[in-house]
Amino acid sequence: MTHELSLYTFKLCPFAHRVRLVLAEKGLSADMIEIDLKNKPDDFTEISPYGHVPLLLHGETRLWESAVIMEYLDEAFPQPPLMPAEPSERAHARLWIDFADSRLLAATHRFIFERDDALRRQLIEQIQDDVRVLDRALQDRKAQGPYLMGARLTLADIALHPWFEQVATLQKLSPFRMPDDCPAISDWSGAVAARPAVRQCARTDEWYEDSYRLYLAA
Ligand SMILES: N[C@@H](CCC(=O)N[C@@H](CS)C(=O)NCC(=O)O)C(=O)O
Repeated sequence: MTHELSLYTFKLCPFAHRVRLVLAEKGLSADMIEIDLKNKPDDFTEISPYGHVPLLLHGETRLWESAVIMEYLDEAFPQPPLMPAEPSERAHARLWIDFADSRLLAATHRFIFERDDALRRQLIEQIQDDVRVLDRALQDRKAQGPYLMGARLTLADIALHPWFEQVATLQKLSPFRMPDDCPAISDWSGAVAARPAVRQCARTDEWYEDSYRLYLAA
């Protein structure tokens, strides 16, 4: 069956996971096209300008960059809204999406592929500091609700959640450890993980561990 939406994805990609979460929260279905990133098919490289997943096709519209895709889906399919209504809150949600991209996920990506021990230790500290930044914000906003922007789930939570879904595996397969002085993270992460749409897209720690071992060995 052909759907209106097609998503090029890779099962371990946290950026593609975000888009799957947005689709699930909005009750949208899409054709999922799994891409082998170590052996990309020509029909994918022809339409993906950077050779990256996620890539979304919606009719004549072709989009890449997960933050852009998430906002597009939120605007094209407005119910339920996944951005705050008020401009300064919207701007803050975007700051958290940028924090996820330019700090947490970027440092983790560098850490996974870095071989120099001193640099790896530095990156671990950087990632731990980023987790503390998020924890402080969650503590400050706790009275307003369980999510990062308050009572309602937003794209800010969705942008960050895939990292937290994979963190047990990161700890199992590397020397990275979550800082133990972050009391608000587990409540927030638990609230996001408990949502039906998030559970629908979730993978177990065992699944991530097996998949990463296979991927890194290939
Ligand atoms: N900034 C991009 C990052 C996407 C990205 O890095 N995707 C990775 C997989 S997680 C990828 O496709 N890498 C291409 C490759 O490994 O050749 C986004 O937010 O969509």
